[in-house]
Amino acid sequence: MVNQRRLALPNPHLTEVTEDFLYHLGLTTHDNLADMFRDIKFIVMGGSSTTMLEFAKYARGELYLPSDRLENLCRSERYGLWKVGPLLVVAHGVGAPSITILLHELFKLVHYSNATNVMFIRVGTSAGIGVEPGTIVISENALNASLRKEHRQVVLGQEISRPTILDQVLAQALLMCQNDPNIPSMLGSTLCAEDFYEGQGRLDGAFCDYTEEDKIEYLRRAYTMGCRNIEMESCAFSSLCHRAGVRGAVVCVTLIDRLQSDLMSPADVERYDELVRRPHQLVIKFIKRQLGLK
Ligand code: R2B
Ligand code: URA
Repeated sequence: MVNQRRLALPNPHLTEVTEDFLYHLGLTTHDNLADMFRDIKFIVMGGSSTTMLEFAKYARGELYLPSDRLENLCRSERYGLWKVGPLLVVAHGVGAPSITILLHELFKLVHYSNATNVMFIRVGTSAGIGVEPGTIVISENALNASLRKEHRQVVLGQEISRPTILDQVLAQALLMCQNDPNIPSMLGSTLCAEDFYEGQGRLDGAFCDYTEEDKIEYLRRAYTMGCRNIEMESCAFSSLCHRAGVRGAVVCVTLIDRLQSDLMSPADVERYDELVRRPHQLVIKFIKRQLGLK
C-alpha cells in the first residue's frame, strides 16, 4: 500500500482562519473543496489558457473519460482550472509572480480538499541552448538568471534565497516514457529568466545595451553549467514544490536554439502546434502508466 500523504500547510496563521479565500481561483473553504477535488493525483500546469484547455480535452480522450463539457472551475479571470478525472489542468500565466500566487492557492486547495500524493508537473515552451528545436528538456535543476540554483524573493524588505530542487526520480520516470525516436529528449538544467527580452539576452527587445558577443558569452556560460533550455517559471515552481513537500517536474519543448537565433525559423513556426503538444503527449503517457492504462 502506498502511504497516503496529505499536503501540510505549515503557516501557523491559517489555524485562526474560519473561511480561507483562494482569491485568484475564486474559491473558498466554504465551497465543497473535498467533493470537488479530493480524487486529484496530478496537477499539470502550463502558461496559456487556450493551450491548457486543449491539453485537458486531449487528456480526457486519452484517459477514456466521458466527453462532457469541460467547465473552467476557476471563478476569477486570472487563471484556468479544468478537472479531468484524477488530473487537474491549470493555466498559470507568464513568469514567477504569476505562478507563485497560483501555487500558494493550489497548495491550499490540495490541502483543504484532502487530496493525497498529488504531483505537480509544469509543461511548456522554452528556448533551447545548443539543442535542436523541438527537443524535449526535462529539468534536472533550475538556475536563476545569475546561474545559481536558487529562487530569490523579497519578503518584508529582505531578499530571501531558497533552493530550487526538483524530483530526480520523477524526471527520470518521465524521460523513460519518451519512446518516439523522432523526438530528441533529454534531462538538462533549465535557465529561468525574469523576462523574455533582456532577461534572456535577446537582441530584439525595445532596449538592448549589450552586444551579440556578450549574449553568446552568457549563453555559452549557461550551456557549460548544464543549461539546455530557458523559460520563466522553473525557479519559483521548483522551490515552492520542494517547500510544500510535493513531487515536481518541468517538461518543456525548445522552439529555437538561442546560440543560432532569437527567432523561430519559418519551418518551426509552421509546426508550432505540433511542437507545443510534445510535452503534453509525454506527460499523458506518464500519467497513463501511473494509472495502469494502456
Ligand atoms: C515560456 O514561454 C513564456 C514566455 O513567452 C513563459 O511563460 C515561459 O516560461
Ligand atoms: N519561452 C521563453 O521563455 N523563451 C523563449 O525563447 C521561448 C519560450
